[in-house]
Amino acid sequence: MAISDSIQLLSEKLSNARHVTVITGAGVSAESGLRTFRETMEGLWKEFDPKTLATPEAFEANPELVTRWYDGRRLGCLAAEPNPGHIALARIEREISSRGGRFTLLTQNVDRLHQKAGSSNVVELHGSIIEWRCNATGRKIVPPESAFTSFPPRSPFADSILRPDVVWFGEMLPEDAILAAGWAAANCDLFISIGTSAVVYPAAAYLEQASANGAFTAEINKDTTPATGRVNVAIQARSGEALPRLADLAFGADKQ
Ligand code: BV8
Repeated sequence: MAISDSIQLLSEKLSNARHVTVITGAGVSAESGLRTFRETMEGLWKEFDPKTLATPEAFEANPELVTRWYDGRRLGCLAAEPNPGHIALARIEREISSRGGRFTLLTQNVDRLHQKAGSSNVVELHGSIIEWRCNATGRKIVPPESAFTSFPPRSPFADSILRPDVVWFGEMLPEDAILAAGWAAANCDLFISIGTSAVVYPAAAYLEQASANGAFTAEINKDTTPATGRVNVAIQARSGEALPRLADLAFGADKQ
């Protein structure tokens, strides 16, 4: 099916959907200039694999290195602006909600660009890099928008250090996120996976759950993924191009 036909089909489903659940990954933020999780990293970090740094073991072994890496990413996220894909998702939420429907945005991204774009019902499956927490007490803090001055940063709450409030590999997702995501996957009539490689679990399982519950499923990704062959419609396009077109076809040209 041609991309324009796929977007047309998905826009018809979207304009008639009552309960829409979307899951996003790093691909949605790529067009805001944030490297995706599995792209090789540049410069100082090129010899590190994100999957090894994003673990409690790495933090335990070298808290200075891990907190330096995360603080650099945190500053990049703070400097980034939402792109047309983020903005279109916030519009879609407003349109669905104004019709009495329900829109839930599950995100694996830790950059809070969805919230910056105006999305409100956002479930952060993997936490947030914008918030850090005391390693001893778990108390959270939003650090100032400048770089930490010492690494690992000291906790203001106890004689301990701060860590980013993200979910590392091998760590459980936040309980409230698991509950909200499981409910949104089980109770939607349309589920769209956008800009994710669909290889990280349990996040990648929500698409399957929605499909098993009878939802119409779709994927928007610039490449193919393990989910591509399993959805009802797959749109191979950049999210920053496809999502505004999808919203305009479903709800009319954006008046904002
Ligand atoms: C857990 C936060 C268990 C940190 C991240 C089965 C069940 C449960 C667990 C597992 C399981 N199988 C394996 C596991 C273990 C593991 C896992 O899934 N491993 C994978 C690698 C096989 N899962 C876990 O460890 C999870 N924990 O379940 O704990 C447990 C049980 C009991 C008790 C204790 C523990 C925790 C997973 C969370 C890890 N944290 N991030 C940080 O950000 O530093 S995951 C990391 O990957 C990022 O959050 C990222 O978002 C996520 C997924 O990656 P993507 O977002 O998809 O990004 P990626 O770069 O991969 O892909 C980008 C995509 O976008 C590509 O497809 C590309 O084509 C596309 N794209 C690019 N540009 C565009 C685009 N598309 C459209 N437009 C564009 N412009």
